Amino acid sequence: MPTTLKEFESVWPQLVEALADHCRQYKLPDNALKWFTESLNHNTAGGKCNRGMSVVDTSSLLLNRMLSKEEYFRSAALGWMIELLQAFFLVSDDIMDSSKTRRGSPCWYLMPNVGMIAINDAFMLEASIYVLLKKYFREDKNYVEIMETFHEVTFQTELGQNCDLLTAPEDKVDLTNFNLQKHSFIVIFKTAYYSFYLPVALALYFCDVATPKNLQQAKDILIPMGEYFQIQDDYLDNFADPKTLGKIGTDIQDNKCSWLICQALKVASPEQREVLDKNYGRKDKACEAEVKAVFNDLKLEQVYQEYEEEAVGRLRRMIAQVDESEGLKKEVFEEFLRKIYKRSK
Ligand code: GPP
Ligand code: MG
Ligand code: MG
Ligand code: MG
Repeated sequence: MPTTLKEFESVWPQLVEALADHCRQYKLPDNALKWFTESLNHNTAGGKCNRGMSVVDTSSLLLNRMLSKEEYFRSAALGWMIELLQAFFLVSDDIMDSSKTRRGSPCWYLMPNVGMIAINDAFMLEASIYVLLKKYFREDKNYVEIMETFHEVTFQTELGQNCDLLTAPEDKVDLTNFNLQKHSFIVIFKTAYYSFYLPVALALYFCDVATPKNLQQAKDILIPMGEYFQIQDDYLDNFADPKTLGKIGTDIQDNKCSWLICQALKVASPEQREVLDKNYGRKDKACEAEVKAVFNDLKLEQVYQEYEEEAVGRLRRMIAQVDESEGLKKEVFEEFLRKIYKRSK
């Protein structure tokens, strides 16, 4: 049985307490401690926790049994470390993307009295990962591997974010810069490694079955799966109801090399192309509406649905080929795919 959000969330207060205790040893002033715990709670808890819960579920599948209380706590703690990494990324990303809402609330940097303190809060969210990792995994034989995996995946995500931002200059709209090949690189690096590969890699280390072959097989499936997930994110940015999604799309106004604009450029007529050239990447609601109208005329919703079926078929065929001889399980990947197929948020 997969873990529940409620069970996973029940571990979180203990981790906040551990981080608070760590600060108390420095005699951190009360107001700063209060600020830190508020940032921790606002930015880390309250999401879907798919990434974090996958560490628990994958561990249970790999061990082929229910986890003991202690195993549940430790795998959930690793899961929460991914949620902290994600919190660090999202607080930063929302500043860079000038986003307005996240998980149905104002973005952290837009909350009363926060502003650019959010930048330091983001750093502290990241640093919290290593405080917790040391506290709970210092004695684990895979401590160094787990830490190196966090470091490498963080760097990969930052490379992806860098490419995402460089492809989307605020002052210079040039749609000839966008294509699906660039898009693929950006989304694999900014999303797939930390969202898909990282949870499974951590579970493999946690269960001590992280052989080179298992890690490679996991990467070969989870990177394309993460690419599909970010294509969903790009699709939902334009087509989802912000109330369901919990965030208001910004890709058109932000001049992003999103999957939708890449698809539109492949099939637009010269007239439609002119509308896109004139209106994409402008910080203006009316321009955004012009672009949305072209996306609708090009039936991108349908193009997306065809892509989704093709991508999921391809992933299922790859999963069927997984070699389980070193302890990896097909179900690990089936479970990931089940959670994201046709998602609406
Ligand atoms: C998602 O991009 C990618 C990230 C949140 C990674 C950010 C990485 C950093 C190093 C800060 P997105 O902007 O499409 O996400 P969303 O739609 O949730 O804003
Ligand atoms: Mg972004
Ligand atoms: Mg963003
Ligand atoms: Mg997005």
